[in-house]
Amino acid sequence: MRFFEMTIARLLDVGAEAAAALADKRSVVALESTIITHGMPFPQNLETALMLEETVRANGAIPATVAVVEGRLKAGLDRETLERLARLSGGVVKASRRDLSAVAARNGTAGTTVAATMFVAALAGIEIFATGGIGGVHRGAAETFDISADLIELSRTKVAVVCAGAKSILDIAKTLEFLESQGVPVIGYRCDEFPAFFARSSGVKLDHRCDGAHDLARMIRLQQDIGPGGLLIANPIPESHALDAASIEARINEAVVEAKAQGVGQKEVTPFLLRRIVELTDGRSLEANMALVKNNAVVAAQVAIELSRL
Ligand code: PSU
Ligand code: MN
Repeated sequence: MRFFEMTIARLLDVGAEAAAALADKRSVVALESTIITHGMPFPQNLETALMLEETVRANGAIPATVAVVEGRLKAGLDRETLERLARLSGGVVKASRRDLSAVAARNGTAGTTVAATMFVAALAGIEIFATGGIGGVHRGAAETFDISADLIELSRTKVAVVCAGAKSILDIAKTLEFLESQGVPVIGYRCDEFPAFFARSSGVKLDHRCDGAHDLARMIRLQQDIGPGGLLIANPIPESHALDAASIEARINEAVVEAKAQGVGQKEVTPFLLRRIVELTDGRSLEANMALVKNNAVVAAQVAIELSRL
């Protein structure tokens, strides 16, 4: 470990189960917590958090949900803490990478975004992480410069992230351009186009595709060797749960217009849009969201098992 990692590792608590699994090279899958605190309403957020952990276990790996709890970086939460985060919901901080030191210094509690979760997972020695959607380049980024720190983190931290693409609250084409500029490999899992979260395709072609967990594990290992960053695995929503692309697009457009009219900025943008989309679809989008993130947890666990066999 480098000096900076040793220093920051003093802030880290790896849960007992995840620590034991890592010590004997068994498979661990990291899960994020901003989806709990800012991505879904209570009680579906708690239901989802528990279901994801269960899904990872059912597929033979150990889950480690990441968060900041009373100033400590945590990889692996007990049920009581998961429940506390779910109930606090928007009442806690949304921590991306840049927020970690400030939150920790004040003994604060926070949900971690994809960027912050990757950072903590890497520190804990976890190679793979399942989420729903990543942050990306927002529409109108040419004026607002709103580009999620998730994309930069992918370029510098060696963790593979399994997602269902990105919601069209973002500019998907620009998001992929940015990932290309940053040297981040994007692999379609059994698909040729980057998925659009609620819909299975976005019209944006990917250069690389993979059809099995073993193959993906090999790519991840090679990317770890080549570095410096991680790898994005794009796993489309199951057919059975995909929403009608045109009607969800119309709701997303409404939400984006409202956000702009109300002057929502910085890290509030994504949670605002996610909340409004659930409201505008009468919760249908929430069901789809739960199904796709479960599907990502299955793939992440399968790949984690293959990683431990390489
Ligand atoms: N997109 C979703 N659901 C989410 C998020 C994004 O469809 O829950 C969350 C993730 O935690 C992601 C974060 O890392 O929002 C991105 O926030 P920002 O755009 O402020 O970087
Ligand atoms: Mn942003």
